[in-house]
Amino acid sequence: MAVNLPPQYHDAEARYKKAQNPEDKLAALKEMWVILPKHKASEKVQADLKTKISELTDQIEQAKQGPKKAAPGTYKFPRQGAGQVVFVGPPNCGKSLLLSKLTKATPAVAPYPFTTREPVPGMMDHEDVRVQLIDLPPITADHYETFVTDVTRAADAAVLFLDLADDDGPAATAAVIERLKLARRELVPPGSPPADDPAVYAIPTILVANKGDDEAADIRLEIAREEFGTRFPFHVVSAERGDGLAALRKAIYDALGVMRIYTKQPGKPADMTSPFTPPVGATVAELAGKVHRDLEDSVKSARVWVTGVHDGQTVGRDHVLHDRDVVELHT
Ligand SMILES: Nc1nc2c(ncn2[C@@H]2O[C@H](COP(=O)(O)OP(=O)(O)O)[C@@H](O)[C@H]2O)c(=O)[nH]1
Ligand SMILES: [Mg+2]
Repeated sequence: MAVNLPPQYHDAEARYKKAQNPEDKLAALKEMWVILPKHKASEKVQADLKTKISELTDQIEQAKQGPKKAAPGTYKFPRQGAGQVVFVGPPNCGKSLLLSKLTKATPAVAPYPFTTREPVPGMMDHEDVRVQLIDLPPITADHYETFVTDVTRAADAAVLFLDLADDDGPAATAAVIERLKLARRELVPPGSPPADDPAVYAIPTILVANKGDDEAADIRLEIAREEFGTRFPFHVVSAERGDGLAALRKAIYDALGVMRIYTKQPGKPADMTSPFTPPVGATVAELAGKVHRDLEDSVKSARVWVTGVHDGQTVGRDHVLHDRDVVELHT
């Protein structure tokens, strides 16, 4: 979609391109952000600008903190499936064991902290879609791998862990939230608006209280619910016994805020095996952009089949789609 940008925006952009150091570049980007009209048509420009501002802010911050352990871009996970979900939590709360139960990945599981030092990805099946899960190293007030800041920038959602076998579980989880906030990553319930500050990422988050099988889990659960129950969707599981994992798969998928859309060619049956997964509220044109880059501008209309509602009704490019619609795109 074409966006009309005011002349001051282009002036700021010229300053950005000429800037010789990260601080000047960032200042110019922030000016562009303020000037940029924030509406639906400029969503892509907004997202690009936000990423640039965030990357540069994080780079400048990290440079101040001295040499890095991992070079930028060491851990980049191209998004696969319906979305990318990161596991964040204190040491020893069962992140790696849970990943191995939900996917075919085999991260090391051990009864001592700091076993996972590198991110480990795995694909989780949920009905006819797959979600990419990434196990991250533990986070405490004193221990934070800087690459977590980079990996979480690309994440669509997070699972925040709480350890029901540990009396300090709630405090350890609160420390994770605070440490991520220092890195400009704000854990928020799914469906929250994006952060106002372009350097900050608000990550849709669900909370997993793990080790529900522990003999003293019930009493700790009460305290945990009190502290976090109203802040995040709250799921009690036992990675070890498998309790609560079916509901958790669905909750993780739901946190992505996407819908399943099946496409079809004229005169042929729909492909019901591999849906596209645009964000909830996406239009025909936005779906077309997911099917093929060039289609977003060229699609003129679509026929939509909605089970039990209508059968092949013709709609325009701005028509809002719904979960499980079948769509035939016309240019
Ligand atoms: N009782 C119990 N122990 C668990 C559960 N999940 C993980 N553990 C144990 O907790 C320890 C740490 O697990 P791990 O997955 O390595 O934690 P991580 O450091 O968060 O990745 C291991 O000894 C696991 O066997 C659970 O649901 N119940
Ligand atoms: Mg681990």
